[in-house]
Amino acid sequence: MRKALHILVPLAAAAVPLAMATAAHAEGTSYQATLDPLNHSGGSGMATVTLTGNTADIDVSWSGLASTFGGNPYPHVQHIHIGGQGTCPTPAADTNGDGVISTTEGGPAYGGIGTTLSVKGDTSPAAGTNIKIAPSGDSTDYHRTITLDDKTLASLKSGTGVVVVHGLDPATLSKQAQNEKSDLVKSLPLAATSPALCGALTAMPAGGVAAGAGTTAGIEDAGLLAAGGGLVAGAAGLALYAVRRRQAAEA
Ligand SMILES: [Cu+2]
Repeated sequence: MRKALHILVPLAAAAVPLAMATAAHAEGTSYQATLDPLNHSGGSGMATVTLTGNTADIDVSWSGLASTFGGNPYPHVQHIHIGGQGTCPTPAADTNGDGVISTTEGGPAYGGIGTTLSVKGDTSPAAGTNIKIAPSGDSTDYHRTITLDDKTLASLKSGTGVVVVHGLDPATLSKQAQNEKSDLVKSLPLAATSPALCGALTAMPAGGVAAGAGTTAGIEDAGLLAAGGGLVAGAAGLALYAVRRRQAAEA
């Protein structure tokens, strides 16, 4: 019995720095999204958000989207959407049956605009439809460091941050949809603001938590901090279990 206590105490002490290291590492947490086409846009891409405190290094690359609009490079507004279900809409989201999932129809899945991924200036939701500061053309390789607000941070950490890139080639829409106005900006056609790419941001496993290999499936739902804590507790629990088994075998 005395022998068992000697082994338990150092194990408990070892768990403390492990937990602290995990919390510190979470400050550099990366979230990643594969951007898949919506509304048959034909495009694809990737997005990475690396958080240090409330500072986010954001990389977004995509290609295959509409290239021109009225003879100019096609502006594709892009955002981190927050506060929804943390998912991308399915075709069932097209509630008015015009063949296009509008930005509003996709709302229940990906939520509202939390941060505008503009190329310069305002990154708040207010800049959400400002096509003058949106990336443009059929592809982009976007990098910007942005200070995220509390709402976007909270959504990322709870697994409900979703990157959405907007702007469809009107020619790919049904006749009915080609004649509709945007649900967001009445002066624009529906195609201009409808979602073209979407990807849910999921936390990447932290580099130092190799013990958790194979058990990362729950991270996107639990949030990295909680999952990291769980992994540490799990590892300590396994070690204790092993010690007990060994002692039982020796006895
Ligand atoms: Cu958006």
